[in-house]
Amino acid sequence: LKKQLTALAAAACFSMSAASFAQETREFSVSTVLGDAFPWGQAASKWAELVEERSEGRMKLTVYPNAQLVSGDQTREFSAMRSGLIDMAVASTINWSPQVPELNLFSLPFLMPDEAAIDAITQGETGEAIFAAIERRGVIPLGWGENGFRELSNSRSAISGPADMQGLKVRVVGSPLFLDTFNTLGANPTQMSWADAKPALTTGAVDGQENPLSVFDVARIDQVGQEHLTLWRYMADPLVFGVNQRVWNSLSAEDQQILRETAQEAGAWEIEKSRAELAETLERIKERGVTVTELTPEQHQAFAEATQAVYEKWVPRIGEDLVEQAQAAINAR
Ligand code: X2X
Repeated sequence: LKKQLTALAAAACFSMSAASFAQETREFSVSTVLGDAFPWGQAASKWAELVEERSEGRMKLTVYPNAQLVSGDQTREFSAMRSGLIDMAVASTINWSPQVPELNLFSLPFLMPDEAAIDAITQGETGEAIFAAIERRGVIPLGWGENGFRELSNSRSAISGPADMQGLKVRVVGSPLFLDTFNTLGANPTQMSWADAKPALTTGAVDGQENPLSVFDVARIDQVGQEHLTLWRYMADPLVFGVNQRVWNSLSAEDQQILRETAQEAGAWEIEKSRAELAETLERIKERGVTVTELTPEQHQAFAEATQAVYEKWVPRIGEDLVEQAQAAINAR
């Protein structure tokens, strides 16, 4: 009997220590706009997977896609992160730009001609300055990912110059910069969340939208009458892996280090993957019968010249120095 009791006590002891070990697992919410079917959601899942593995279960990240933690209102994500409603996020610079004006840098039309130009900003001193700006506003940024170059689709006609955009009703999101860009081109932009975009395209409330090829493909934007796609590469939105400041301060130095290095790994993995998939994605879109318009250098230039007014208005808000630093980095790439 004594032996049995000892065994029971040992078992009880063991289960108690298992329970207290289990209690040490901290769970954190991670907000994204797009889920696992998209590179963006995959970046968040990858982060969660790496964090759980490397922290040996001390930290668990639960991903909430579709901006559901802010009821679909993606431009409120940053405020919700700052206030602690959201612990972490993998977020587009577009959606945080209403609260972090510096992030409008990436939305300046035709600033970044290619992927090397994005990297010249994010991987250098300009990227560090942008991270400092995010941190000053109460969120700790850890690493970069990529949503991608945003291409223009519409249901009306092929677009190869500003003249084709007169009166075109286009869905946009983010800061008012987007309204300026499309108004300057003679179009008629309307701000709405991603949740409202597909219904608005379906009913014809808007004629067009702009998003990376991966989003056009996976969300089957071709099925809602978007027959024309123009590859104009007018801007690209990086993704930022970020953490609420109080959550960050509550973590040990070791766990902070794990979060940072895994964010950078997941981001690099996702950037490489989404770039590698682009050509295949474009082929799939063409096979579905979408008319794809590629611009000549002259047509591209015509768009860039037509949007100069956006720079006059927005460079002072973003910061003259930051824009100059970005342009120098791009020129030196
Ligand atoms: O709403 C969009 O267009 C999306 C999904 O690309 C962003 O969240 C910026």
